[in-house]
Amino acid sequence: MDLQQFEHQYDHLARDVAAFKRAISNKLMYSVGKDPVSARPEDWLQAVSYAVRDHLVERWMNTTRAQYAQDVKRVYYLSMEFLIGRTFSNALLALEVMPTIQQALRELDVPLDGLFDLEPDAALGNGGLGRLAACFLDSMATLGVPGFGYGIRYDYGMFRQMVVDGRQVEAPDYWLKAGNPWEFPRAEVVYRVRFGGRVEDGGEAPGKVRWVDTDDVLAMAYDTIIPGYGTQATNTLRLWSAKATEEMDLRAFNQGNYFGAVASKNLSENVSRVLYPDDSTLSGRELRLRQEYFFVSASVQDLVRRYLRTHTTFDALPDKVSIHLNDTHPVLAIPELMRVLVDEHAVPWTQAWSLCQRVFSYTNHTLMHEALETWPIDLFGRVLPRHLRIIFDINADFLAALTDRHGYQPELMRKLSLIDESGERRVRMAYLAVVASHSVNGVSALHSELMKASIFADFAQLWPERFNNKTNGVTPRRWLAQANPGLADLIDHRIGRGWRRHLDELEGLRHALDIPGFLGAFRRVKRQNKERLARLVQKQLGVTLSPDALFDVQVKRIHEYKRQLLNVLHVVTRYQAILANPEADWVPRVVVFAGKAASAYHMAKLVIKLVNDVARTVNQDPRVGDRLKVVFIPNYSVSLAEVIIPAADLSEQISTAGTEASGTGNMKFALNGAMTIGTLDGANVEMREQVGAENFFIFGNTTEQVAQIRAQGYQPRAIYESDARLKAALDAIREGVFSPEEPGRFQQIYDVLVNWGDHYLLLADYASYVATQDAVDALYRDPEAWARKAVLNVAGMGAFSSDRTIAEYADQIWHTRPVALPLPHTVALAV
Ligand code: B1N
Repeated sequence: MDLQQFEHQYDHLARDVAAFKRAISNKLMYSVGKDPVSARPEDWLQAVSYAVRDHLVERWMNTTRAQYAQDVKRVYYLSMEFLIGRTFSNALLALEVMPTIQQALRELDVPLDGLFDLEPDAALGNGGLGRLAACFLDSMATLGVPGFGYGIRYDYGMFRQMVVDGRQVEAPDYWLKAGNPWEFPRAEVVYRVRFGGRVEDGGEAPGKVRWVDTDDVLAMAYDTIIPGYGTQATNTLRLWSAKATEEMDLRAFNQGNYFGAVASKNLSENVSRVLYPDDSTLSGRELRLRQEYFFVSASVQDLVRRYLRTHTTFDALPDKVSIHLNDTHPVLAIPELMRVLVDEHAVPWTQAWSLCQRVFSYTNHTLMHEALETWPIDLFGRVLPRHLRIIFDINADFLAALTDRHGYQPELMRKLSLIDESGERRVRMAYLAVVASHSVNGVSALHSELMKASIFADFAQLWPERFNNKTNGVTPRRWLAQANPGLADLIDHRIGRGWRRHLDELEGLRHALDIPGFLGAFRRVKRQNKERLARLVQKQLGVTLSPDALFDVQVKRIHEYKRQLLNVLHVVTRYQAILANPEADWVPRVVVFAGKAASAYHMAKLVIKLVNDVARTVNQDPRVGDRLKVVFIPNYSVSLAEVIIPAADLSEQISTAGTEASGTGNMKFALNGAMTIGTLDGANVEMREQVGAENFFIFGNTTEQVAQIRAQGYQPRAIYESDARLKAALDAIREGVFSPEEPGRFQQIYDVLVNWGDHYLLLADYASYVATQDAVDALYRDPEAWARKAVLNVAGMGAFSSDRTIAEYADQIWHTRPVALPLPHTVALAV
């Protein structure tokens, strides 16, 4: 850069800093209502958030105008969960004003340290499924795909996990208590959502049914701007909050029952109160069904109203609207759109159905039986009598068409029916999604194949063209640029900044391997990230971690199929080996766990207790020293992940083959330069292809072998009895070595593995896992060789950007074109 250019940029920066200082001070006084002399850090954060938000608003309005002017096709992404995390840093990154804002705050004497950490996470999701939705919003905006996220504005997000005496204790997450500077309440965007009542056949108007005597709730919109990166384009996340209807208040009021009125108001507003904390399991509670209908009804009404602003018939609906169903949770959007078209707009049934099939598409995220949604007919009929009728009618049409095509086959009809009649009659939500959608996709190559071979086998025979794969991805903006500024900088210096939008460019890092000093710089960045995590652990847990140790990390929901227990078995084996031979040449290890257990999931909670008991025992044992440390970091969240993942050397992705649909944490780790130890499950399979098998630690039985082992009659006890190391580890757990105050505490864990069938085949994979962990140590002893492979992991992760995933959805499923917009000003405008 020549001097003149430099001075020009410098002028610009100085001007922007001055403009932001003015804007922040104004917001503090006039929007937050605080005097700078008494403002707390929270007040400053709010003020600066408003100042930054103003710049997003300009882009938002430009985008919305351009979308209308270009009459674009819009994608509506319906999801029960959006696991957004924090917004502030993300907005600064999108606007590329991080240095400007930091300078402005410094000049205003606002202490920067920890300021950004004051923002609560928007934790409106459980895990992978919700975080995927958030990454997709980011990518849709970045690619200019005109997308709307629709979901629920839960008052209480994912619970806060505390660990008391080594056990999980849940606390409510009232994330809105200090207000949310990022949302725009839309008191005028309100829809009536009806529940209950009964269905009347319209006598005088044949074919017309009326849904009457309903209990109604209002859904009010709250909008959040989703900025794209390196573009003016933004999108909208519209979340619905329940408000009691006015009539209801009045009715009770007029009866002189003031407190009764207020109480029933609270009751009807419960529908958006709290996120169900289940991941890959489902609670079949009535409130959950109500939540699902609440948000899809409001969303369908909203998108139909938007469509009708520029159209007089529904003929063009499939050209202008795609509705994507993020798993089955929003499947009620199908009968709801049918209801709106047929009952409210008098569209003939057959035409309405054909519109639906062209509008809807569906992603399946799990094959686990306990997560597949089905609703008992009587519950369903009580809450949504009109929709139950519509589903019966869809089913009748479908089964009739089946008979037309294949003749009368009662067995096939029974298998494919939208109603499961094998016991208590239930609605099969996944089947409804398949029947109504033109596209059904899985989330990794392996999962998509298994999906066609298992839960949807009969449908895949019937309609093979409907099924496809869209391998998951993650946004490199949050998961590399924001979470790992050290590595981002290093990459920028080697290959430029383009990877933020074109992650394939990471391939260029292969050439950097031979540049003197590069590997050293890479290792320094990793070390700094490990020091950052060690500081957090020191502060939160009082445990001292050495950044020289290999950081071995498993962070994700606690679930039996994810096999945190297998990890624990290795830890115990290693502990016992260290005690047996302390003078051996041990590679020091830190094993990090974090993750929440569903509040009613007994086994998962017991695993948390075991991890904590093992951690206490190992960490306090003077014979072990730095050779092994174990920590369970409480309250895993998006913002915690942003600190933990960049610090990992080794990423644990060890689910039983065939059980993890994709995983996305696996991608985040590799992108941040961790090596993976994993099974051939989910997206691990494709990651290994991309980074090369020689740079990936694969172990354990494959999906086919798992099926074989089960078919042959799996005998975990035989493995237990024949493997001395395994037996010693399990015996120690069972005998109370880690719980001397209550020796029988973990008997059940032993029983599940040894006596009750070891459903997830931990024992079958144990020997291979432990041997592979030894290979990990061997490589780590050669820091240069390790770093090379770690860099090759980063270089190979280009395919796992959610931009690639979204481009495929847009091309092959939604058929949307990006909105055309002028390029953004790279630096902020004067306010
Ligand atoms: O969806 C992620 C995948 O990467 C994970 O492998 C998969 O486990 C996850 C019911 C779920 N599948 N199903 C759920 C979440 C909440 C709930 O109430 C099921 N989550 C996944 C993204 O594709």
